[in-house]
Amino acid sequence: MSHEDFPTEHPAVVTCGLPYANGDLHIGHLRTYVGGDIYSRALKRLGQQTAFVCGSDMHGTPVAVNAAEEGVTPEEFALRHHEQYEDTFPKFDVDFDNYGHTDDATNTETTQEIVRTLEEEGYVYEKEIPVAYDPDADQWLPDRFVEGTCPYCGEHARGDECDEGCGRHLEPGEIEDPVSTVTGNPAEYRNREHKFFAVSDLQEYLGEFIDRLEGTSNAQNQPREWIEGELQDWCITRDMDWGIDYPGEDDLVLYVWVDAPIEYISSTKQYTDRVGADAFDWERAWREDGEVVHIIGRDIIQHHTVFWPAMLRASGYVEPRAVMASGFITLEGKGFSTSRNRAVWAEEYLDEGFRPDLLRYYLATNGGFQQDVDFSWARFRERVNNELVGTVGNFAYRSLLFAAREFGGTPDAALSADVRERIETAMAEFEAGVNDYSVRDVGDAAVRLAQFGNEYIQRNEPWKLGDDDPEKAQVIRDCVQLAKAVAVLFEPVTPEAAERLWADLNEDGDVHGVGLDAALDAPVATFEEPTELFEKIPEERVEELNEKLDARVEASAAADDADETAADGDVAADESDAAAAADLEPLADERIGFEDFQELDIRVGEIVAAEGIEGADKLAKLTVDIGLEERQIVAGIKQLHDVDSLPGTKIVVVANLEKAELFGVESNGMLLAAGDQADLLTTHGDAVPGTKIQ
Ligand code: B3M
Ligand code: ZN
Repeated sequence: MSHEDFPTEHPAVVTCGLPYANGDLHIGHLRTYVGGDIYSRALKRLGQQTAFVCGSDMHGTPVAVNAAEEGVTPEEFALRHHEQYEDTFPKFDVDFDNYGHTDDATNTETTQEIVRTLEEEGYVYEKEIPVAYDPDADQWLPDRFVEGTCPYCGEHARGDECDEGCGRHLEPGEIEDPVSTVTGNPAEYRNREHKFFAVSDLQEYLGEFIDRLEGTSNAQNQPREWIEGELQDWCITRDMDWGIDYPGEDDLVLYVWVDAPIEYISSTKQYTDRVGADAFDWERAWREDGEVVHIIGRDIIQHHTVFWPAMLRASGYVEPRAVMASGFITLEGKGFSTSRNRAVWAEEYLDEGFRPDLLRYYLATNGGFQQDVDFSWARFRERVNNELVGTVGNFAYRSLLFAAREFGGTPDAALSADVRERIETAMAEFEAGVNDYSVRDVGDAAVRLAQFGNEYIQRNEPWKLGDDDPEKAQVIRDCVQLAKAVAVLFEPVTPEAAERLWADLNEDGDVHGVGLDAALDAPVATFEEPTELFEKIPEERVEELNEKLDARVEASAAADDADETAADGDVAADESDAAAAADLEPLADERIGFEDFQELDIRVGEIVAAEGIEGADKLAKLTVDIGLEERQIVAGIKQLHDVDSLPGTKIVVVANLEKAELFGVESNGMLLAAGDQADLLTTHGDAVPGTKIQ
């Protein structure tokens, strides 16, 4: 691994968190997969040798519990979902170079080999620990077979994870007041020997590793506390049949979080087996100098920045270069909930006739990668109509139509210097987006270029120029180049539209395979009239889709009331379910007069600078333009938003709140945000900073 800018001379491996093979995929799940796909396409575009790999997570209690409920074997259950995912991802143009699963022979072999190495290197020991047991069902209760109270924060938690509270990984025996999810009876603790991985021996190494780690800032900041605190060793075995056998022990399987990340290696191996080591050498990538980039949801940061790098280090593999951890996704402001059917299912989205590109664009660019993203059909329509149709599609269509009609293709003129320069800027933005681990910036580079194109054609009004005016040929020549550059730059985000634009330009070859420099290659001389790249979504569609969603949520809420304990299907851990379950605060009883409200001086603001306050976990210091002046505001949003991507965001500020001092820093005003995740309030029109909110 290096810390050089991409592209480097080393092979890169881009991975996405493995979906548990235990439920249907909804569009919220797709965020990390679409992000990973965009990122790996963008890397390839830069000329970086890249393998994009993933697989289904077949083991563990998330699968075993759901399979038991359905009355089928975990294997049958998991395979069915695995096949379904294998089928669904390509429909969203999420094109893994290899998609395997954790229960196959490659992963079993790699996992057992790594565990043997950990043993040989002296990192594994046995210890007697209390394990939850259900005397009525006469079975051990690993992980999700037990629930109780988190010993750290007191919230209700699953056996291996405080999913509704502090988010910590919980070790067997830690959960308090254990209750069996098999019978609903209180569980008892019985002592039992288990295997432990001595993560604490690697504390110093992990401290250095986390300083080097690239990616999103949450992945670097969050684990510091764990690494620098009392780092616990990790129990790596479970009393279950379903899983990869612990080498040499009949009655123990490996904890699912051991073999799951190892699938990243196994899946790369399978890719090499298929394409040959000359095309991609897994061994070099994982054992020598690979640039490993993990793309995950932020609820599994600890696994990827503590346990996993510890395992890699102890068994002689390269460490991850970067971890990109995404924020959560909500639906119309509330959590997706698989159990409540409060979701837009992936297949359903396609059945509604929407192209994958639209969703890819929305998910990738609606916020910074670590920010929470809300999905609503109204916002989806707005972004499709304004940006994809209004900016990108409109520019490509009007330029190519003009060119085809008036010149039969690309006019015979040289590309003008300033347009060349603008395209070079967009290429640099694209490259910087990759190196900043920002899929949004990658997408924005293309949209901004199309926006420039629209302004350029508007400013130069070629339709007013005479046929013999060389200026006319010049402007259109420039526009064709801009359209070609948009195809190249936008391909990672909207691969299908890029393919059609490429065909419209009469380019042969594969737009998916060209390098970034193709943006500046001369366009083909002749082409026909173009097609429309994107279609507007009419407003009635939004109403119709919302009605469908509401009706379904109501129907399933009624059914759900009758079955409060329904286990959640979580493909990737669905933390947002907790949000859906969260009680809303009751409405305030007491009314206030309009005059009271008027005393609040609420303004539109724009964040111009943002930085975390050192030493304060949650606080960020913002410089906010409120029109009449700039204000310094301290807000508790550091862990909830990508601080670096806040500048430029419009917010809503209470300007006449008394000044306060937080962590020794003055706060002169307060920003408004919704809920525990600090969803920032903003405006949806063009209100300029300073505009009063009334
Ligand atoms: N299967 C899903 C999750 O917890 C889990 C990821 C494994 S990644 C190695 O989000
Ligand atoms: Zn907790």
